[in-house]
Amino acid sequence: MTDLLVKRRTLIAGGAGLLLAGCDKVAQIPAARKILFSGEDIHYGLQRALQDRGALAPEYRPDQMSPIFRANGTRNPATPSYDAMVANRFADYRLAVDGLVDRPLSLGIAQLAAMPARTQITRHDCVEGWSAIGQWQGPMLGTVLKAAGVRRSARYVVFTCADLYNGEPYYESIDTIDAFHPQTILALKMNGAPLEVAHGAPVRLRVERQLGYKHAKYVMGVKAVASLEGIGKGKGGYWEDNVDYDWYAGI
Ligand SMILES: Nc1nc2c(c(=O)[nH]1)N[C@H]1C(S)=C(S)[C@@H](COP(=O)(O)O)O[C@H]1N2
Ligand SMILES: [Mo]
Repeated sequence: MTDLLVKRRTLIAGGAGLLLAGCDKVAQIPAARKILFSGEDIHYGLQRALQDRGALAPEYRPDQMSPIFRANGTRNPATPSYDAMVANRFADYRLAVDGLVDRPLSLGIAQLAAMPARTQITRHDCVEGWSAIGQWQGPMLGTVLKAAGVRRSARYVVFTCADLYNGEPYYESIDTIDAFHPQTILALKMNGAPLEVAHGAPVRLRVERQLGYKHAKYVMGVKAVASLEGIGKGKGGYWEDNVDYDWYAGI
């Protein structure tokens, strides 16, 4: 955790593209940086104001891919309904896209696979202190949200998952800036093959500018909302609700 935090601070402090004219000048003065970025409790708003949210996460060459990509958290939801989906190879799987959208969608794997796909080789960083480089492929989340006619009133996108973790539904959320980031995809494939159950079959989120726990596996629902209030315990994700992890886990 410490290493990652230090790395995050360094990245933030060195981050390219400081957006706000007034703010960036202040942030370039070393003493001001020290004040702005010291302390463990960097405010999301501050991070958001000073980072270039559109910047891409590094992408890697095929020969840099990790020979082993471990699975973490839930490795198999193993509920009766998930087992049934596995049994017929996700032919009955439907992704629900709803909330603040003009056209709620219910998309099967074939429909998702027919959308233009993005392929990216990225590094996954887990807060527990491991990383792995893998290749991910699937439609951009932005494409799916546009197909559903997401409304301007939407501020967040919530992902519901097929698994329970410690008996509670795993879920995650991101804001609409990350939802429309080009590297934010609904991955159907990993390393060239359909996702394995351990890695979130049949659909998992990749949100490459954030830490591993944000990358929801076993995604069943994508809901556009104006507020995270009333969802789970209100903090935007399983770990945020239960272990106080940051909602914005920028790397
Ligand atoms: N639905 C669901 N998504 C999840 C988790 C989980 O337990 N359930 N674990 C998270 C964590 S902490 C990490 S590091 C990654 C692990 O992804 P992997 O199993 O493909 O390595 O998934 C994330 N997404
Ligand atoms: Mo993780």
